[in-house]
Amino acid sequence: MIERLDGRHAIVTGAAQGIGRAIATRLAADGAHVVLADINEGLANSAAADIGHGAESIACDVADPDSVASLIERAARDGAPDILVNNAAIVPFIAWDDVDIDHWRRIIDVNLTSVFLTCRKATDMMREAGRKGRILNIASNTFFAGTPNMAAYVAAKGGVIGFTRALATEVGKYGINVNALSPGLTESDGVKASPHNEAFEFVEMLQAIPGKGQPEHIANVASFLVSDDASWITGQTINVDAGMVRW
Ligand code: NAD
Ligand code: 4PL
Repeated sequence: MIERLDGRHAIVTGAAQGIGRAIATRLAADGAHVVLADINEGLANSAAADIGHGAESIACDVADPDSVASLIERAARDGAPDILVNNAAIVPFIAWDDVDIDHWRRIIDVNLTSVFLTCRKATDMMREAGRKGRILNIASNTFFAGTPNMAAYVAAKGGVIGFTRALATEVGKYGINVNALSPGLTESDGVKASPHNEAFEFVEMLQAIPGKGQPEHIANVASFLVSDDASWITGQTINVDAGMVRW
């Protein structure tokens, strides 16, 4: 059977656990060769082994330009990337009173500057190789909602959405599309281990469809947005949050 991503080379950042792992799992099942990039090397290794389908892991700190350059080069050894999913991020829960310049800089580095770094390198390679590249940036519906206890995070995700629009404009002429997916509260490994885990009841009251967001809800839409079926969509942000925000 021919799968929709057969033969594609995909990189998913932050894929050792949570939403990134679910996306890597889905893209591999769709036929892609997937590189799982994560700062947590041990967990990324075991995730790649569990996923199978030739998935491999590469240790990478997405906030570090040298680490990102070597990730994209190593991932491209057996073919320029066709698909890049920027998913890695820190998901903090921090009172506004505790937000200082060190926290702000770290969140902007890991959650926003990282997206510039991977895209800078990957779009150059896709263009050189003449690939119809697909870039998917994982944002968050906190940008639309202004969710509390995450001020720097919300700002970084707004930056991701803005950059998605701008980069789509820059690289559309090379056949590369760039979109963002904004999940609502999702029961990932990171969320389960944080105070965000207490917010499900409140968030469900705001959703049009009741239920607890799961990483697979996000991966289903990610699979579509990186596929040929989405070739006429670019510069867009798709909320995947059971209708919590409706614009
Ligand atoms: P998670 O904490 O479960 O997983 C994040 C992964 O990113 C981890 O494997 C971690 O090791 C990796 N990572 C962190 N810093 C890194 C770095 N510097 N370099 C490389 N890898 C790094 O998170 P999650 O909940 O699965 O979130 C995944 C994405 O979805 C993030 O972009 C997050 O902002 C977004 N998101 C999550 C939710 C949610 O409720 N879970 C909602 C909206 C958006
Ligand atoms: C609605 O991106 O989208 C909590 C934690 N609540 O990280 C998020 C909502 C969180 C979110 C998010």
